[in-house]
Amino acid sequence: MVVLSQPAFDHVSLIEAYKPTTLFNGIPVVDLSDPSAKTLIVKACEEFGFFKVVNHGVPLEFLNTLEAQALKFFNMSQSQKDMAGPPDPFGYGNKRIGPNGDVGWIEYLLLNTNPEIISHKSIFILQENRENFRCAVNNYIKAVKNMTLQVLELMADGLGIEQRSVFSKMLKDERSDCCFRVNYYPPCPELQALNGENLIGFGEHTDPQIISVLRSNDTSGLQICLKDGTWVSVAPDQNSFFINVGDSLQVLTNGRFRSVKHRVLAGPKKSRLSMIYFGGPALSEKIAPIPSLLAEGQKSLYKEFTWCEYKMSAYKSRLADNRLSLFEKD
Ligand code: GA4
Repeated sequence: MVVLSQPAFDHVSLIEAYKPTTLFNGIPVVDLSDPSAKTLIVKACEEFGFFKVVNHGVPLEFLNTLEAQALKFFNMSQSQKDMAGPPDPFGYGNKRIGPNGDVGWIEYLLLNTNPEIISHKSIFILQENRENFRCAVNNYIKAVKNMTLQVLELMADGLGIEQRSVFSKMLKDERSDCCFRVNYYPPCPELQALNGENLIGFGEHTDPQIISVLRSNDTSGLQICLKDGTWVSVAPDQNSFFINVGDSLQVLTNGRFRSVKHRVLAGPKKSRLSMIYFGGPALSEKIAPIPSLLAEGQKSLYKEFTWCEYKMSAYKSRLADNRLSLFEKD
């Protein structure tokens, strides 16, 4: 732990030191138009719980427009942005993540997506910008959700599940519990004096939902944890999406797919902006292994729970906790 006295760091606890990590070039890349996509997706979910999607069909214009609109928001004055917070969990957040004391070098907007983005706590606060921002978010989410449904159907197909819609129907459900996050990691120039030390933007965690779909600008910072516990850096690619397996998908596949641990480091020079769509099921949905994925006599590794129970338990946890361990059978 490095302790800094610069006034820029008003939460000393968010400074942590890590050895610099090299860029990892083994991230699986899945071309959605490739007939072998379903096989590659299954392999990637088993090995990494993480992959990159290219040829995704989402118009790049949606990505760039939303990025520009989000930057307009984060460039507003602090007092204006604060009018859209504090998060409950939705709304504008600054440094504090979740309700249990986690902090990071980050500002964010967390939005509920069902059925469409609803103006929440004056998030779309800039009057003249309000409609543009809302429209950019809605266009983006609609297109990304469609792509996500396609990926989930390829997953089910690749796993040999007869009902291709077994996962996608959970997100298609009008009561599905999906949310959307825009994370802004401001540059931290003081870092330059720190000779290779790093600053945590978003601490290590797994996502509780079924699937998360991330798009970032051209700034690095994202790291994932490999099976052997090594942390590796993911090269940014602003025209592609990165898919994370969430805890719920790990359970639905009885541990065959890995919910990937990931984190974000802040940088000294460039700001990082990422947008993440989190696909969660309806609150009443039972999260249990798909029966056809269990070999004869094989039992679920997890106690039965609903998404509502898991979500409530997640909100009592700290970011880095192993949330699924509470639901593992002894
Ligand atoms: C991690 C994934 C999503 O960003 C999120 C986060 C949520 C929040 O920021 O409100 C949580 C975190 C996330 C898991 C544990 C709890 C809840 C913060 C936190 C400490 C929106 C989500 O669904 O779970």
